[in-house]
Amino acid sequence: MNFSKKNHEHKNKNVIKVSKKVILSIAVLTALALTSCKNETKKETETATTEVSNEMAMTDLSFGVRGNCGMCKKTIEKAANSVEGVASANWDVDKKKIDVSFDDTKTDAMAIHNAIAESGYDTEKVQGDEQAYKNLAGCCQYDHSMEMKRSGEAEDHSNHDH
Ligand SMILES: [Cu+2]
Repeated sequence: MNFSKKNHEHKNKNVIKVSKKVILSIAVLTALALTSCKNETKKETETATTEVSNEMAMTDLSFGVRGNCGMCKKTIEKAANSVEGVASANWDVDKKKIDVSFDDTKTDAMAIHNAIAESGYDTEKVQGDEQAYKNLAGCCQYDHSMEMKRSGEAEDHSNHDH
């Protein structure tokens, strides 16, 4: 008795499996039908996307810059922002690193390095201007051998989700 009951249950499971497959195929076919309908309007969408990305043709860059404090942050960011084409600049006091966003049809990375160096601060590519450094407030006269975050180094993503 027990054996035949088990057998019956097994058959039922097979039936369920088959109907799941059928439902899945219908779902796939429906999805395909929807996709082919969407293709007709695709061209229009692509044109719109290109226009938007041309407007937002910003290059994001981050590189090491030495400095000590909030006052350094102001000077460094002001120097970076003074370069025409720079949209935003954010220096991280802990990582000794700046994130800049700029229009690469108006300026390039070296112009930003040079502007920061002129204000007295070392970047990972250009040494800070010595005279400007001497004119910095005493607390801002950072150690020239200070570690700084260099571009290309792996970012630490362990403390936040992506
Ligand atoms: Cu400072």
